[in-house]
Amino acid sequence: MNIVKEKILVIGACGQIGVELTTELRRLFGSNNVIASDLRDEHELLKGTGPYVSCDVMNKEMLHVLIIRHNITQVYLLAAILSATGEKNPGLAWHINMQSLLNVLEIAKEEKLTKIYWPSSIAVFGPTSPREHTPQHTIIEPTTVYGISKYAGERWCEYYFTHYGVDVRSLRYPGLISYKSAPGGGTTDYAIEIYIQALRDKDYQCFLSEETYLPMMYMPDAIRATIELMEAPKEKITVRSSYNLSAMSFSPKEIGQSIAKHIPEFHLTYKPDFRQQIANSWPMSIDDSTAQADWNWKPHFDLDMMTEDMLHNLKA
Ligand code: NAD
Ligand code: AKB
Repeated sequence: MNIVKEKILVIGACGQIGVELTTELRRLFGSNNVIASDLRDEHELLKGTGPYVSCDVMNKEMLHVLIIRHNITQVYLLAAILSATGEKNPGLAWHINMQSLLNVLEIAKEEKLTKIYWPSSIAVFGPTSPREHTPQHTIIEPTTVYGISKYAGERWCEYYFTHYGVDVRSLRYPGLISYKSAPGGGTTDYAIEIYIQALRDKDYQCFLSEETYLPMMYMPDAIRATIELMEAPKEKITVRSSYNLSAMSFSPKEIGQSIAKHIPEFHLTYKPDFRQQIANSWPMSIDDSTAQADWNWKPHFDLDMMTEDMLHNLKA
């Protein structure tokens, strides 16, 4: 990988993705070239690994000053309200998810930043999209406020690229599974809780039903995909809204079976709540052939490899 020297700002660096992405960016670009920022206190795993700035992305003036003062060239915008939390407060989710992106895109345009990364989600798809191997381009009618905000965000990204030449890149992440930083209120969070509970109590009550298939990915694959997309030559990027991205699909029952190979006494029960309706509106699997063709995307982890790694690291 040919890494050019850049000064990077990660917004939302203390979240589930932010902690691991910041750590990897610091490894690649040098600790002092990656500034972590968030509303929250600095995450334990980031302390001592590089600069940290407290910043509210909704405060455009403060963000603009931060970007100028630190000679930032790239921004990774990770601050957002996720699906389950979003349904509890739709107005706030819309406001934060949209205004944060517009603030960053406007500053990127004005300051001619080299690259912007902003994640979308499989939540852009709705009940009228094909549910299996959902294609890159298809019917997109999301029914959650989170999905609506992600779809609108994708349109804004393409708009800023087409009209102002802002090199903004994006992935439609599936549900991400990790053990370093806690998840932030999504519908796919059960696939993290299940590992923690399997080790702690050998028992888990899942908030989705046993046959609910959703697209999922282990965090190391997601971090690698993000950096591979950002480092791909500009001419290879044919999608300026957001790329479909896929690794695996499984149901709660299947992840339970995978865990039971290591913890035979693991007991899994189901009590679906409001998140079931969200999951029912999302794809069961994703066709990411455009990402494969454009920048050679290929996942590494399958369900059993992920289970082994999750249990091993959570135990440690
Ligand atoms: P998260 O909730 O774990 O982290 C978001 C971080 O943003 C938090 O640390 C929060 O304190 C911070 N934040 C919130 N409001 C802020 C503000 N006003 N100013 C500055 N910081 C603020 O979320 P995540 O799981 O790390 O997701 C990051 C991005 O990836 C989001 O856009 C999310 O929609 C997207 N995504 C995540 C997943 C997943 O499974 N985790 C899947 C698809 C897409
Ligand atoms: C959520 O469940 O909200 C996220 C996502 C798939 O975007 N994990």
